[in-house]
Amino acid sequence: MRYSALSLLRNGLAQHKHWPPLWRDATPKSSYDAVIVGGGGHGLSTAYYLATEHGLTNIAVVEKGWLGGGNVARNTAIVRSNYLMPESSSLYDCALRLWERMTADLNYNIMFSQRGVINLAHTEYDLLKVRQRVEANRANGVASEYLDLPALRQLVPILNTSDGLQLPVLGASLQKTAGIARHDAVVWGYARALQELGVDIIQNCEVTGFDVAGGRVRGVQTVRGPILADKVCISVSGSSSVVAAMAGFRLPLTTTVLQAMVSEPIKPLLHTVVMSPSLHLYVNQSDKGEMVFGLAPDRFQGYGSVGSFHILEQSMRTVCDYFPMLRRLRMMRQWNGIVEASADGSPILGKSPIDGLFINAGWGSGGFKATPAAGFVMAHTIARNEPHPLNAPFSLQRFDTGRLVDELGAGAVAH
Ligand code: FAD
Ligand code: PYC
Repeated sequence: MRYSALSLLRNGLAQHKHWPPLWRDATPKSSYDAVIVGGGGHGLSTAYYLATEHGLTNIAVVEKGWLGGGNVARNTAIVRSNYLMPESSSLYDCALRLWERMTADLNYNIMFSQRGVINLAHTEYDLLKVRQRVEANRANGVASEYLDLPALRQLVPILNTSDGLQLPVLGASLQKTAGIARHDAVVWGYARALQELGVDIIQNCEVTGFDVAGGRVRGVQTVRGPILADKVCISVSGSSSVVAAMAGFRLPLTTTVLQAMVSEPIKPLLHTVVMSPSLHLYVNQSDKGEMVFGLAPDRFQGYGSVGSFHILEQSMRTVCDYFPMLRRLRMMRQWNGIVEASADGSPILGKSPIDGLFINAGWGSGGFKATPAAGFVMAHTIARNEPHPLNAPFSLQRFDTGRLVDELGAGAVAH
């Protein structure tokens, strides 16, 4: 059913009893042309572009748990493209353009709000790096600007910029076209589109191994039996090292826990997104009015389901110092996700050492913003067995050749 004002009216008159489910939970078939392992945002968008751009619909997305149970709905929903290197700028800016039309493309409101993203500078060195990034963004065609203190104060009046803070606030960069999107809506929108395209979405179907013969992938083993496929894509953010090990290769990733929390809803008082990698904090206000806080990663590797308490405590202290009017705010929920960072701070997007097996991994704390572009380029790579120009620089081989894409300064938090 196409969503429209008319369908809303019609269903409203029927007391909203006849909306069809967004997607049906499929039972695995014995074989597909392609299997996507992982039903997060990246897995779903890869399937979406395989179907819409390459006409491949005999495909399955197999998900260990439930759709939206992974990082896609655990993140703080920040979307921006103000990266340093031209390779990254092109990839993330392609994503930004796809975000801008996603609601129309999917006929599903993903609530993309281009409210701007600010990156704070706290030292002279930070200022230098912020200015360098602004210039690099402009050189790469990404509109970005430098904010001095008066301009920053006007844009974020609730930010404490007074003297006497542990790290003073000296200036910032602003990408006006950046913002946030409603992350669950992204999952539901893709799933609904995939349902219409005839793609199978299979939940509660953990992949436990790969069938490989003569250096080629032949299919996957799952808790619900084997599935044959000549093309398989691993898209399991946070579990990539574990799943790659099942296929017999290693990834240059370190894996750790990243936490976030939201407060009770309050009146609108923060109209943009504020990030500070030095303070290990990023803040925005959701459309419901909740303050959304992203915190620092744990300082050790692990796959834990609970983040370290001292990180929470430190972050809340930082909130009280830098946003003093939020001091009496009550927190409603806190959670974490497992993130995996590569040695150069850039993702791995392309072929694996096994023919027919593709890998999308290593997004650190920043893969949500790439969701549509990652799917777009991976679909191209899978369908044509060669990378799209946008993901060619992000191959796994770059760790052998040394052609790294150094984005270690571009993350929301230091990894
Ligand atoms: P996921 O949703 O995690 O999808 C992977 C799926 O694979 C999961 O559903 C998992 O269950 C499944 N899976 C794992 N193993 C198997 C298996 N063996 N078989 C089958 N399925 C399997 N990024 C941003 O750009 N902006 C942000 O503001 C931001 N904030 C973040 C805040 C936090 C607290 C966290 C944790 C992350 C944040 N990120 C952010 C990063 C972003 O969430 C991830 O990089 C991105 O969501 C990863 O892609 P995905 O959506 O496909 O991952
Ligand atoms: O990469 O923009 C980002 C981000 C913000 C919060 C977590 N990651």
